[in-house]
Amino acid sequence: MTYTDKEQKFKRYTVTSALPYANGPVHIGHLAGVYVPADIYARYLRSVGEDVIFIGGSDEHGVPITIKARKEGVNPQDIVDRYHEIIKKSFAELGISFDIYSRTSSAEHHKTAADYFKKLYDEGKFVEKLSMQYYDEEAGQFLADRYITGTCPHCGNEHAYGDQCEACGTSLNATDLINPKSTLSGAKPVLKETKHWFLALDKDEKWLRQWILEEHKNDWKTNVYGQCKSWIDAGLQPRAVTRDLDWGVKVPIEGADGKVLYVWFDAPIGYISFTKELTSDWEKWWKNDDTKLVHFIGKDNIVFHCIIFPSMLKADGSYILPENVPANEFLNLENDKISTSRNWAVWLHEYLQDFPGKQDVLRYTLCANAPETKDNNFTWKDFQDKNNNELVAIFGNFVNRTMVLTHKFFDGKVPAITRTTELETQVLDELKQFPERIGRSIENYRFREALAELMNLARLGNKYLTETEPWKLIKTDPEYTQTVLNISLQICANLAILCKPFLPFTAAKLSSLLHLEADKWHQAGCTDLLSADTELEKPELLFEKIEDATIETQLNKLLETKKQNELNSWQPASVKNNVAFDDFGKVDIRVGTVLECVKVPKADKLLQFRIDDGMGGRTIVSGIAKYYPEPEKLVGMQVCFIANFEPRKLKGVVSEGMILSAEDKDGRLVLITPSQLVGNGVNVG
Ligand code: B3M
Ligand code: ZN
Repeated sequence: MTYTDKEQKFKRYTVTSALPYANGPVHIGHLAGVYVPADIYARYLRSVGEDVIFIGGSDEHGVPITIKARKEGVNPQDIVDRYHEIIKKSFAELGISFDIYSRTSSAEHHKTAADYFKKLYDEGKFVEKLSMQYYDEEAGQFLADRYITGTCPHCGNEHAYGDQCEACGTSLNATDLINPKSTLSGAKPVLKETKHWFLALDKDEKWLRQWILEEHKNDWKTNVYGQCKSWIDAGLQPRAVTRDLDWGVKVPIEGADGKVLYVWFDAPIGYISFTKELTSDWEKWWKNDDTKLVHFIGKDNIVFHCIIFPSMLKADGSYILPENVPANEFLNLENDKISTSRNWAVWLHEYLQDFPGKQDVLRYTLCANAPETKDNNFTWKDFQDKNNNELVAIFGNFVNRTMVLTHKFFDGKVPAITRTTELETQVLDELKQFPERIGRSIENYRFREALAELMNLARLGNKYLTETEPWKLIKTDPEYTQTVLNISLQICANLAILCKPFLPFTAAKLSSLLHLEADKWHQAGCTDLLSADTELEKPELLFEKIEDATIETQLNKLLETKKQNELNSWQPASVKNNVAFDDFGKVDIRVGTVLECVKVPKADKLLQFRIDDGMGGRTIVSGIAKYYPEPEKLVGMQVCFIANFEPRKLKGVVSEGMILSAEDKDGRLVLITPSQLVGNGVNVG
C-alpha cells in the first residue's frame, strides 16, 4: 500500500519508460532522465506490495533508424537488431527491472498498431487530407521528419527537424521550417501533393485544457505542466499520423501503398503491445479506471505523451489516460551537452565493462544528480566523490563497522537486546519515520530527495555508533554493548530493505550478509528485523574506493573524443584573394638538403638549419622545434624554402630564407619535401 494513494483508488500500476530508438546504445543521459527513476518507482511499488507492470522496449521505426542505416550502408533491420540486443543486455545488467523489454518490430506490435489505426479510421476519427509535402527530387523521396532540417520558426535554431525543434522543444510540421534542406542530398526540396491521415488535435483542445491545465494543475511537474500549457495556449493543429516512407508499420488500408504509420503514432502503442506480449490479461492494465498509468520520459517527449498519445487513447475511447508523466530535464556530461553524433556520452555498455560490479555506483550517482527540475551535470570527479565520500564513507562504513564489531565481540551472531536507554528510544523514533519519508518522496517523483533520506538513515547509524563507542564500551559494559550492536544491525537491516529500489545489488548483498528474510517496505521502520542469535556472514565491503587513476582514464577517453571532434569539424581556410602570375613569380622557392639541424639555445620553438642550397650554403631558422624533437634526424632530407625572403635576425641568428611546411588539422607543422631527389638549388614553381 502506498502512502499517498490513501483511499486505494488505484489497484494496480502500469509504469512505462520511453522506448529508446534502436539507432545507438543508451547513455547516462537516458538513464538519469528516464530509466533509473522509472526503475526506482517500479521496484518501490513492488516492495510496498502493489500490483505493477514495468514496460520497456526498443523503438525500431522512424527516420532516426533509416538515417543511421543509410550512413552505414546497411539495412534498417541490421541496425535495430544490433542495438536492440546491446540496449536490452545493458539494461538487464544495470538491474533495470522491466517485466518485459520488447521491440516495435515484433509481429504483435505491428498487428496492434495497425489495428489501432484501422479502428480509428473505420470510426472516421481521422481527417483525410491531400497536402503539399516536401519531396527531394534528387533522392526521389518524400522528406518526413528528420529527413528535413531547417530554421525553427519559434527560436531560430538552424538545425530544427521536420517534426521537432530540439532547441526549444516545439513540435513542428516540416512545412513550418524556414530554409528547408533535405538531409539526404542537401538539396532544396520541392512541394509535392500526397494524401495523409490527420489526428484532429484542434478538436481535442477543450478536454485537454480541462484535463491537463485544470485537473493536473497541482500534481504534474512544473516543467511538464508548463510545456503543455504553452502548446495548448498556442493552439493545437491537426497532426499527420502517416508518412511516405518504406520503414515502419504499413498503413492498413487500401490505397496507402508506400505509406507507414508515423513513428510517434506507433511507438507509444508499443506500451500496449508489449503488455499484450507479457500477459493475456492485458486489458486490465490499460482499460480499468483503477489502474494508475505513469509514463517516465525525457523532456523532449512531453508533447507526444501528454497531448498526442492521450488524444489517440481518447479517440479509441476504451483506454485510461496517464495519471502522471514525470519528465526529467537533460543531463550534461562534463559541462557539455550529451551527443550521440559527437560521441559525447558515457555509454552504459562501456561503463559496465569498465566498472564491473559497480552498477549501484552509477545508479546512485545518476539518481543523486538526476535533472529533476533543471538540466544537470555529470562529472567523473563528482562520480568519484559520491562513491568515496558517500557510498564508501557513510553507507559502507557504517555497515562494515557494525559487522566487524559483531564478529569481534559476539562471534558473528546477532546479540540480544539487554537494557535500553533514552538514546535507543530516540533512535527508534527516528528510524520509524524513514519508510514513510522515503516512500512519499518516491511517490511524488522526488527521487533525489528520497535517496538523500536513505543516506540520512545511514548517517543515523554512524551517529549512534559514534555516540555509544561500542569498541570502548565492550570493556566497561559488555551487556549494553549487546544492545548497541543489535540496534546497529537492525539499522543495517532497515537499510537493506529501503535501499533496494535505488541500489538493488547492494540490497541483495547486504541481505545475504545479514541472512535477512524481510524485504517488504512496510516491514522496515522497526528494530526486530533480525532475531537474536542469527548468524551473520563474514564482513565484506559493500563499496570500494575509486582511485584517481580510474577517473583519469575516463577523463582521457573524453579528451580523445574532444580531439577527434575538433578534427572532424576542421575545415580548410578560405582561399586568399587571387594574385597575378607575375606577383607569384617574385617569390623564389628552391630545394635544398639539410646539412645540419640543431635547437637554437634558449628558444623552445626554433630550429637552426644549415642548408646546401647549391650556391654555397645558407642558414635558416624555422619555428618547428616542437614538431621535430630529434632535429639531427632531419639531416639529409630535402626541404623547400623561400630563397629571397628578406634576411632577419632570430634570437641572435641571421635567418636567410623561410622553410616551407604544411599546417595539419591539429595545428602540427610538417616539412614539405620533394617526392623524388632533385638537385640542390633547383626552382620550385
Ligand atoms: N524513441 C524518442 C526518444 O528516444 C522515442 C521515444 C518513444 S516513447 C513512445 O527520444
Ligand atoms: Zn526551436
